[in-house]
Order: sequence, then C-alpha cells, then structure tokens
Amino acid sequence: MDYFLTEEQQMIVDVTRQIADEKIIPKRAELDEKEEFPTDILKAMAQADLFGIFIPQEYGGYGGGCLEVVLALEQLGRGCVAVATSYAASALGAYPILLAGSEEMKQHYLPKVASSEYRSAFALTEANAGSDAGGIQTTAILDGDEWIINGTKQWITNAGEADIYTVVAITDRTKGPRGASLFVVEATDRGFSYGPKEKKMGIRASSTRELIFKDCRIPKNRLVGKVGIGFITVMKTLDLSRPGIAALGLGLAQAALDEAVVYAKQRVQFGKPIISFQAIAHMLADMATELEAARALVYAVAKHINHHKEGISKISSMCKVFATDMAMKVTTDAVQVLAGYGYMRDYPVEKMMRDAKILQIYEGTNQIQRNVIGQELNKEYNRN
Ligand code: COS
Repeated sequence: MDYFLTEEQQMIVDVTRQIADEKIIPKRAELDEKEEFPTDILKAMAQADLFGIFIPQEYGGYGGGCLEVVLALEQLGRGCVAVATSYAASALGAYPILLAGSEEMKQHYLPKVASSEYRSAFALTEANAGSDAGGIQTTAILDGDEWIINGTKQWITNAGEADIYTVVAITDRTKGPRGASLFVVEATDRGFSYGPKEKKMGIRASSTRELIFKDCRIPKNRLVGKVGIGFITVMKTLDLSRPGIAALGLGLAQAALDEAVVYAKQRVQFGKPIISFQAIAHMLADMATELEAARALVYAVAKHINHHKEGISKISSMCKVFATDMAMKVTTDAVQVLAGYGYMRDYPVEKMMRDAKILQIYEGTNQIQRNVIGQELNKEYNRN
C-alpha cells in the first residue's frame, strides 16, 4: 500500500532496507546461534548516519521524528529484531536527555550519540520494579558536588556495550512518583559494573545484563533536568519509544509473511503447491491483512506524534499492543505454514517466533499497555 511517504522518508526506508538485506540478514542466524553482539553491523549503520535520525539538526542529527524512526526500525526489524533492538535502545537512552536535559547536557551528549561515538542505554527496570516502574529501589544521594548512586538495574539492553546510561534513581522516598530523578552514568565511572550476560529465548544477539552501582560517584551536572522529574520523564520517554517497538513488530511480521508465502508456493503436497489449499491461503490472507492493518495504525500514530508531542500515551500504547500481538500471531502462523521445516533452526521462522515474544514484554508488557489505554479512556470520558 502506498503511504505517500516524502522523498526523505523513502530514503530512510531505502537505506535501512539495504542494510537489512546486505548486512543483517546474511549474519542474523550466526549472531543468534553465537549470542554475539552485532558490533560490525552497528558500525555500518553509523556510517549510514542512522543514529541521529531523531536528534535535532542543532545537535548534529537528521532532525526526524517518530515516523522517521518507525520507518527505519521496521526495515531493521525485518532483518533481525536483536540487531534492531540494539539500535533502538540507543535512541531510548538518549530520549530523556532530549526531553529533559539542560542545554549544556544536550550539547555535550546528543552530537556524540548522533555520530555513534557514544552508544547509549536506558536503565529503569529492577528485580522488583518491572511493570510497577514506581517501585524502583536504586538511590541517588547528593554529596557536595557529586551524586552517589547505589542499587542494581536488571535486564538492561546494551549493558556492557553502551558508553552512556540514563539511570532512574530515587532521590526522595517520601515523594512517590515525584521522588525519582534521572542521571547520565558513563561506562568509565567508578563504582559502576555489569552482571553476566543473560541467556535469552530470543533477540540473542542483543546484550542484556545487570548494571551494578556500588557507591558510584558522578558529577552533580549529570542530573537530567531537575530533581523529582525522573518518573514523569520516563513515562514521556516510553510514550515516544513504544511506536518504535510496534515498528519492530511490523518488520518482523513482514519477514515471517514473506518466508511463509515463498514456502507455500514451493512446497508441494498431494501433487499441488500448498498455497492452492484454502486452509493455507486463508492463513496467509489473515496474516497479510492483520499486518497491513497494524502498519496503517503504527504509521498514523507516528505521524500524529510528529505533529503533537502531548497527550500521546493512549495511541502510543495502542499501536504497541496491536502491532506486537499481531507479530506474535503472524510469526507463530508462519512456523505453522512451514510446519516441520518451520520448527527447524535451518529456516529463519523459528527465530522470528522466538524474537516476537519479547515485543509483547519489553518497554511495558502488553497488559500494561492495555492498562494505560483503559486509564486514558477513563480520563477522557470524565472530561466529556
Ligand atoms: N506522561 C506524563 N506523565 C505521566 C505519564 C505519561 N505518559 N504516565 C503517568 N504520568 C504521571 C501521572 O500523571 C502521575 O502524576 P501525578 O502524580 O501528578 O498525578 C504520575 O506520573 C504517576 O502516574 P501513575 O499513578 O499512573 O503511576 P503508576 O505507578 O500507577 O504506574 C504505569 C503507571 C503502570 C503506567 C507505569 O508504571 C508503567 O508504564 N509501567 C511499565 C514500565 C515499563 O514500560 N517498563 C519496561 C522497562 S523500560 S524499557
């Protein structure tokens, strides 16, 4: 379907499609098998200037918005969700600086993120604070000109591979959601280390580790914005980033559909290609229809966010939940179409099905997205 993209948007699609086809797809099975971080592919993406898509031009970026990021992530996700997640996590780590950082902080960090001199990461989750993001225990205490951070963050994407981490910590326990603040921790800061690499079901080429802070001292000016705005900035960050996860679902589902259709045309049973059996053709028809419906929603939401920055929680969650549930279903159905072959690691669809699962979990489970949508509906109907 023609979504009437601008010339610049089409260029982003073309560049990321080429990287997916030439750099990612030939390597994805090996990276998955070896659980190896895609350093060389990320370098190629840096050479193509992809890390600054969402960063304003005055900070060395391309100046794109949510739709531009969505278009890139769709193509990269079509190549491999693990690689695309490593790329997306760098944007996630930089969004809080963009949203709430001081001018000085933006000038210092954003050009380095845009050029990929600094890879970034975002650190919210803890052992006892997943869906309940407000339940974090990591603390930051001001001591003269330094903040002292103590605590452990869990399941942090790009941990050990990033140069800077935006970390949420409690600065005043008595103030509830207004008691959290955000900090930039650099990989070289003393008192900061990592746990071992987690062994995951899917997105195995991405790095997922703990961040451990033991009396980690950072300069006072690494506070992002003001004391007490950490939780709100995190929520705004997730509002902006969730359409990107939806886009990974689009790309992944497209890849699975492509594999399923090609296979169904070639695989002969009972003397005919299996696509000529209605049972298979109807499955493919549903997969294609649900994918296109999700794409229309994700693009529409992303376009809206390009023009409106406030009041986007509901639609951001809507596109995340719809596109990632769709991706789980489409990848599962692709395995079913390929049947025994689909279950074997020689074919890419089993990896796609494993990778799809995380999309329903990270950046807020799909149950949390439905809570957000429900809460927003509740507020809207109170107003009317
Ligand atoms: N934008 C701006 N402010 C927001 C906001 C948003 N999207 N969402 C919430 N807030 C504000 C609320 O308005 C409230 O402020 P007031 O105290 O002034 O009323 C404050 O933040 C607390 O909000 P709320 O009471 O809704 O917080 P809860 O503790 O109930 O938690 C959920 C809300 C569940 C939505 C939140 O914890 C969440 O998103 N959890 C999932 C976290 C997640 O995605 N984790 C994945 C790891 S990060 S990769």
